[in-house]
Amino acid sequence: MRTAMARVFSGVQPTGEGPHIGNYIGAFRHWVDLQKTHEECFYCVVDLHAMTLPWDPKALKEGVRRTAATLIATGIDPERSVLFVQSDVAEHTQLTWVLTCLARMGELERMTQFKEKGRGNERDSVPAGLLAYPLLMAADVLVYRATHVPVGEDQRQHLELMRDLAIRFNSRFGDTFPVPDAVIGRQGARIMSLDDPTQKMSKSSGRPASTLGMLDPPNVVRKKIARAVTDSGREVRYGQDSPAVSNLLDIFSGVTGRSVAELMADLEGQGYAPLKAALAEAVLAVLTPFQARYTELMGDPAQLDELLDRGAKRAQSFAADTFREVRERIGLRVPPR
Ligand code: AQP
Repeated sequence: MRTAMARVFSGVQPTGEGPHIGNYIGAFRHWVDLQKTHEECFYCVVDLHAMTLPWDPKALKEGVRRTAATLIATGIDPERSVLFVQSDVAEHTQLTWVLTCLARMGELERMTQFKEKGRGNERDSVPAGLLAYPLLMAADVLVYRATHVPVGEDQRQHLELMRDLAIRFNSRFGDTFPVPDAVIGRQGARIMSLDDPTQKMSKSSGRPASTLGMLDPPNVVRKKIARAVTDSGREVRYGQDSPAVSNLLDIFSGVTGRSVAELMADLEGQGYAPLKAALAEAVLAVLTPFQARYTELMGDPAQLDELLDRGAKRAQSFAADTFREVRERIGLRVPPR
């Protein structure tokens, strides 16, 4: 059944080595499912977010295409959903400025991701974009008046800030934005690194052995899983005492859609090696068809660009309407269309 009046927005950065199995389990597979239950889904390649850390122009351009192809190959239907690139719609950055003037420094400095990504840099040399990033993210969602934002657990804090800003704007200038809800899956919302279960699997970790890339060839997938760290002990257990094996089980559950309890029942009495072997095959069952479709899409860049142009046009018409209303409410001139 489709839910009326609900609008979904989510985005992915075209950064680092490209999407990994954590992005798939924590985000993309839900995005695909949401298309079945929600009338309006907006999925965005957030290239402006990729500029918060030093970037290479050529890699950014290529990353946008690769990420868009990844989403389509995972099952995002560009006819049904609005699939587009963030920088194609200028209202994202325009609304960001308005929100920047409403937000407080303290709110931004408290964000965990700012503290983590800024770590190791001198405070004076951390890019200001890293601090402002959650405001751009809030604008991404609010400019479409989205009601539901599917994200991984790592984005919960940014969602809270976004909600606060929507409430603040509405109370100062009148009801304009719905207050969006985070949609966070119960299992697999935070997939950890294969080489260190205390760190989130991340595109820009710089440690290839820590991630399972969606484009990793089968032999690499098998090798990375075989070498993934495990816990002391030999039995397959799930819980805080076995963070590494629990992470493998979360991945297993994420790619098969089966519950951890069911998977553990199947593996009863077996050690880590059979778990890893079964996991590798389950991951490949998802990645193999995905990679075939991805290669096809990347082979026709003109068609991909055309799909993104169409998506941008559809997105623009929604964003322009919202921003005109914002202009009126905050006292800016509203230029003719
Ligand atoms: N490890 C993860 N487990 C579950 N979900 C995850 N997501 C990211 N990492 C995990 C979710 O994937 C969506 C897209 O993420 P993103 O590209 O916006 O950036 P991110 O959250 O910063 O992801 P990365 O992989 O760590 O990228 P880099 O290293 O480039 O910053 C989001 O919904 C996110 O929650």
